[in-house]
Amino acid sequence: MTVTLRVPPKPITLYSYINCPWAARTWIALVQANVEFEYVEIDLRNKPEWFLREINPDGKVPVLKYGDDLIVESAVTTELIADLFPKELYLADPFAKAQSKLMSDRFMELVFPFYRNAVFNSKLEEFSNVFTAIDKFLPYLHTPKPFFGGSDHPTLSEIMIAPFISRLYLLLESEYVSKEIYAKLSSDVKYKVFHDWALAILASPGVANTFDKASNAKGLAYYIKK
Ligand SMILES: N[C@@H](CCC(=O)N[C@@H](CS)C(=O)NCC(=O)O)C(=O)O
Repeated sequence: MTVTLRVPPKPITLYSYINCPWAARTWIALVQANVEFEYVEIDLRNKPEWFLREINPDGKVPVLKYGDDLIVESAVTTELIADLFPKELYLADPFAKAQSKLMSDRFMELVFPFYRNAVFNSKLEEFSNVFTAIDKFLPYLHTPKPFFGGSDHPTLSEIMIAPFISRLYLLLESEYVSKEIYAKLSSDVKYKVFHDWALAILASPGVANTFDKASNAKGLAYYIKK
């Protein structure tokens, strides 16, 4: 089946790195919006000289090229894609949209630190307390059906946290944390709303077509053993 991609108002290029969750936000948004764009992989361990000279002297991804202009910071680049394709990436109801923003902010404040500390700050043993964070987060999730606000596809706020959900689940399924954590999340009725929603995000085209499990698993092992 041939899928016809939407043509953006100006050509889009995304400079990204396969394991970068920040860059993945914009990548997911572009795929979800079914937009034509060029993907350029930047090897962050061996940055091309042209990238530093012409694209980003700070050496970071993501960078979005829109027409002849460049812009950085994943929150900004992803929102730009949503502004270009609002029907695909925003909830129509302004209040639901505000609630979805609060939900993703709370995810980053409450749940994300457990992942970050486990992987980057050698605090794997504290990860079993992730349920205290999920408990506080649950009231902000309301009842996604299957996505926030009853949407049948993930919208901007969910896309902002989708790369961290995929990496959180990679950690949960890994040898580095107790299998009991995943078992509780997937079987305790209290966490059904969270787990079903997370699985829907993982199965969405934006995540399924951009998340490279094998490469990210290597990255996970690298940081955990460091
Ligand atoms: N706040 C930035 C963070 C971007 C970031 O930290 N990107 C990392 C890769 S995940 C990077 O490019 N690091 C440069 C390096 O490793 O030298 C954003 O949200 O875009």
